Amino acid sequence: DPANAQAYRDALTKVRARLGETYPLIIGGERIHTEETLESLNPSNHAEVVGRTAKATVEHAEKALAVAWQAYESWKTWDMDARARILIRAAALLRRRKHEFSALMSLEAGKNWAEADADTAEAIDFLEYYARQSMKYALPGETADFPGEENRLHYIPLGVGVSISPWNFPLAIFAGMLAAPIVVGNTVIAKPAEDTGVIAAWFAELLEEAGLPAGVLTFLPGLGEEVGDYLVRHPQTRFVTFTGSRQVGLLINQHAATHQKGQKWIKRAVLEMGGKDALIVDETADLDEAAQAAVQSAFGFAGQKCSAMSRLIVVDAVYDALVEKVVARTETLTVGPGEENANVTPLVNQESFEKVSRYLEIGRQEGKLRAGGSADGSKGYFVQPTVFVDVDPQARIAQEEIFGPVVAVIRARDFDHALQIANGTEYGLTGGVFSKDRARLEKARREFEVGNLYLNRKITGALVGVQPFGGYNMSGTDSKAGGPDYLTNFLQLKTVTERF
Ligand code: TXE
Repeated sequence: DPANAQAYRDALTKVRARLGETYPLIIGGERIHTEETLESLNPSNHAEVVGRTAKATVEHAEKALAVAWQAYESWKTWDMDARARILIRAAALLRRRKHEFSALMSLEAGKNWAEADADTAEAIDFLEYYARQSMKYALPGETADFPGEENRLHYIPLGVGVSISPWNFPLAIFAGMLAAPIVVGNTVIAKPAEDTGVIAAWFAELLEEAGLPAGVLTFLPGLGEEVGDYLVRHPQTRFVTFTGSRQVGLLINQHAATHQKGQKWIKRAVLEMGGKDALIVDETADLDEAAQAAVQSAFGFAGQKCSAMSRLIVVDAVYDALVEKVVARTETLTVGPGEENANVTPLVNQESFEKVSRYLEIGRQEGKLRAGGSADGSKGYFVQPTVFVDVDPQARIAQEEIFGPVVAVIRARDFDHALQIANGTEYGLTGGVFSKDRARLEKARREFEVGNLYLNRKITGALVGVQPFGGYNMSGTDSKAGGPDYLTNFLQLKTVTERF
């Protein structure tokens, strides 16, 4: 709406005045600058330096672990509601500065207004939801008592953990993955993604402002394969929470599982690793609604979401009709900078741009190009929203996560065949069905192997507290962020039986 748009423009101006600043590491409240830095470039023009963060070394990681364990000794003794109040305060502060954070995200990650706004809103939701959920674990739980004997359940934090986050939800995922362990009494070393360290730094500062004691959160930007991996392997690390690529997720799983000298626990690894999400459309569906949902789910934030639809599976009877509608809608989308509120915004960096460009070439060999297909990296990392049709379910563009605005349309004989194709990947994150056939919808409910299923609506990501988010199979450990049991990932349960 216009009032929001004006607020957003004002925020952009305000944020632009702060561009180019360098943000230090924060270890035990101490600000540490480093000689080398990591640079965030605006992906819409790859010229504008949004800001820089310090770049942590393994020595910093070592120091961070010692400080975080020290802070834990006190933090674990806090009342749950006192910890929760800090998250609630942080949510209030973030709500007040919502437009500013969203504007920064548009500049640093390239999101358009709606996408940035949704990301910031999700961060606020995570803070408030985890604060509320933590109350479930504030007091000992009760189980059955026997004559002369009492049983109690105590929920105990784990200790120090590491949070390794991606650039695609640079605020929501960063905030959610650290707030959850922290609120239940753990201390966390947060390593943000290399491309989006500035917004993470802003959020770390905001938590301090909300009253988070020094050392409870360590802000440790650095290289994943360097400090990230060092922390994952370290014997003093108690848990790892990660969202990112499948390749790195599997590596983390392996490295976290390797016992190190002096390590006295099995590290918990909470992993979210992407998807190859399918939308099925059958002959009973409302094709206009289905086409609209497909285009929104595929091209929002240029398809750079693990929840993005990337396989459109259509039954033969309506295949041509639906393809026409999808192509027509795709061709109306604008491509441009996030800050100018284009529909399809740039890819986050050179590496992603090159990766997606390679898939455009592969797609030309594997399918028939019906829309888009070109990429222009001269001014920003822009890729046209692209639709390939007549793609084989086993083709690379139908099996591999592209993480760009590219859809593979696959023809199915009938609904059962479509469902079989949909389940024919290693992933299992989100999925969708457009159909008016009750029996088929029920079958999808039972047999579609995904963590988040959407029937007759667009596929989206998480809605905190409503659609706990997390996938099956190679998509991750199904930890269900924003769900009622998520906090138990960061708690251990002790049962105490006392005889009187
Ligand atoms: O992810 P990485 P990238 C997918 C998507 C995308 C691809 C590459 O397909 O194109 O991954 O993106 C840290 N030990 N997703 O390169 O490398 C790294 O510093 C410990 C899907 O950005 O997985 C960053 O903080 N940590 C996804 C984080 O891992 C390591 C979101 C993610 O980076 C590490 C993002 C190591 N050895 C990408 N190597 C989703 N699930 O939504 C890297 N890191």
